[in-house]
Amino acid sequence: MHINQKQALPLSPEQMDQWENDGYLLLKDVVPESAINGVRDSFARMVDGIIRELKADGIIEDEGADLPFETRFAQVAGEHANRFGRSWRNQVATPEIFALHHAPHLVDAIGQLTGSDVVGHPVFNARPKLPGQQLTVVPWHQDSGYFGTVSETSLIPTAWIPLIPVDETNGCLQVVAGSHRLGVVNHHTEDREGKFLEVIDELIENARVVTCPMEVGDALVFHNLTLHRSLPHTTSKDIRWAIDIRYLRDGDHPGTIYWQDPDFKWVIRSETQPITPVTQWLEMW
Ligand SMILES: O=C(O)CCC(=O)C(=O)O
Repeated sequence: MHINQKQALPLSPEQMDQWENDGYLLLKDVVPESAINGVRDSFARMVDGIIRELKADGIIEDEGADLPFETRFAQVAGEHANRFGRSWRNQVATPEIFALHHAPHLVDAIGQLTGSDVVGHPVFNARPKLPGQQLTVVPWHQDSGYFGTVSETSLIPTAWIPLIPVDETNGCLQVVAGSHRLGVVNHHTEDREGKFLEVIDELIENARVVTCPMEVGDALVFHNLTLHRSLPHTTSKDIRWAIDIRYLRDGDHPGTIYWQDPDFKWVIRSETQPITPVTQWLEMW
């Protein structure tokens, strides 16, 4: 169900049913502008560092300092962008990313979906998808494909948050409604450039594929077993900037990709456990 106005909370019974039945929810306008701007600033600083590195290495001359965030990385780094990888995490583990995980309406929704205290998960990805770039086209997969079968009975909801409006022409997401009921399916490494994990095409044939255009401020929340992919970016000069962040139902197995100190718990909302301060979170990276 796509709701066309600001998300009212708590989630409605229809939304809870949709989550149960389809394994995803598109939440409208749950991320405040201040949180989006913080994430943009954080990514812009990363781009600035990359561009300074390219300049220092003599690879580019013009740093494009006046170019907007939406295009600068693509216009200046161009064909050299790929060397900085398909997604960024540790390099952008900043107070702004911490703050995004705390966005109050998003946290409300996650708390309602998990039915537990709200606990953060360390897997997040900054995803610059450049126009025409193959490296960042993510094929059909479940996040549990990466987390392993130990996560099969866990709930590790992802919130996928675009920094520009997205649709099927510039790399929005698609999900397979109901696929969270499949359990963890087999994944293999794709033979395209990104070398992402993917599932066999047969799983998608005759499946209920839903394309998810979104505005800035929206969050697409999906289950760790929900099959999803991102489409190629085929139009416009603007980079499809997005970030995917994750939460963990308190007490569940977090999967095989977790904090180096497995005793660390990132408590975001609780009435009984101490809330993790940003200083402690920053020390974990
Ligand atoms: O942002 C993308 O292009 C892909 C996102 C994704 O696959 C994920 O969040 O798990």
